[in-house]
Amino acid sequence: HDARIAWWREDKFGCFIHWGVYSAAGGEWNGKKVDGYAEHLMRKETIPREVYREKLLKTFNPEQFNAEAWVRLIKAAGMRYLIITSKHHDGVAMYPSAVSDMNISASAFKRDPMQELSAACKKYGIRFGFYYSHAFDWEHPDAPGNDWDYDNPGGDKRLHGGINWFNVHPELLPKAVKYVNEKAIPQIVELIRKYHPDILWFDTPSKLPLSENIRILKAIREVDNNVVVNGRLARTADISFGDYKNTSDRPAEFYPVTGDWEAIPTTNESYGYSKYDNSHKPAGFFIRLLAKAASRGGNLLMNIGPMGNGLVDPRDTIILHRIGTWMQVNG
Ligand code: JFZ
Repeated sequence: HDARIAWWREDKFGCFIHWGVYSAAGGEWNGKKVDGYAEHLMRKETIPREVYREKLLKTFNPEQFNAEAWVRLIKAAGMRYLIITSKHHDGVAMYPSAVSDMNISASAFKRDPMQELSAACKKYGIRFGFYYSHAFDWEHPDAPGNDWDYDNPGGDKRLHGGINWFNVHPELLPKAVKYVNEKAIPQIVELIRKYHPDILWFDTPSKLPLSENIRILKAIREVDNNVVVNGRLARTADISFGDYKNTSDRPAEFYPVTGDWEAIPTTNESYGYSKYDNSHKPAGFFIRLLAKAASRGGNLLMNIGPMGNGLVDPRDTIILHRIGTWMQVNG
């Protein structure tokens, strides 16, 4: 464990990137503003899987995407590792996947941005890894979450959609196990084999029973014993089974935690790009947060939400530039 996580302890400052086909909608659907997390568009608007595929996946075309430009920008801000959404809760893989056809090959963009980013990170000496939504998957007919297309557990609306649905409705558990076997584990293994990430970042573990989360961790360790895994893959109130803990997302200000930990503030109030959200905090906020985290033995994984055209949001670019200016003098 100590050897595996040594680089992460040293690096201190990373860039979290939420980027998916939802980024093209940018927090707007049918001409209406959608509040909150823009990456939750599918759930908030209960968009049927096929509509999401036609309107967002098929038309996705971030022609101005330039992996090296992204990596130069974050490196100049003093960030030393990058974690990007390989698959968020919408279930769409942002890389060509042999496991599920809900992947970027079905879009108008005939490139592999994850491959390009991984190569750019290697070139500039930045550690690279993936966010992967292992529990929620709104496009898969058996996964926790989507209760508008399917009778799935773990969503927000149905009676059985609450926390610990698997205890209240154990008869639904085999569905979730089927999803983990046919999509989550195969895609995580695919990501490890294809891209050799330094780190894997998981989320919302309470949507699956602990036994499933631990089964996923075992599958990861069988393929790669060196990849760093965050604590949101599998945890109880007291124990984190990954390599380190994450504080809660909101407020961005964190509470003190013991051991290895990471805070994950986003520049505004959404992780994915939201054109109407202008709540961006000043660069000084993140500089102070970084100093405070470092002084308490934690890392800062600061999130940005690039746009659907492939460019970094100019409001995020300004913050990154200003952090970089401070870093040049004090970093
Ligand atoms: C989750 C996601 O639903 C969200 O879209 C984003 O990816 C974020 C990083 O993670 O949202 C959460 C998860 C946990 C908390 C809050 C939001 N929490 O523990 O307070």
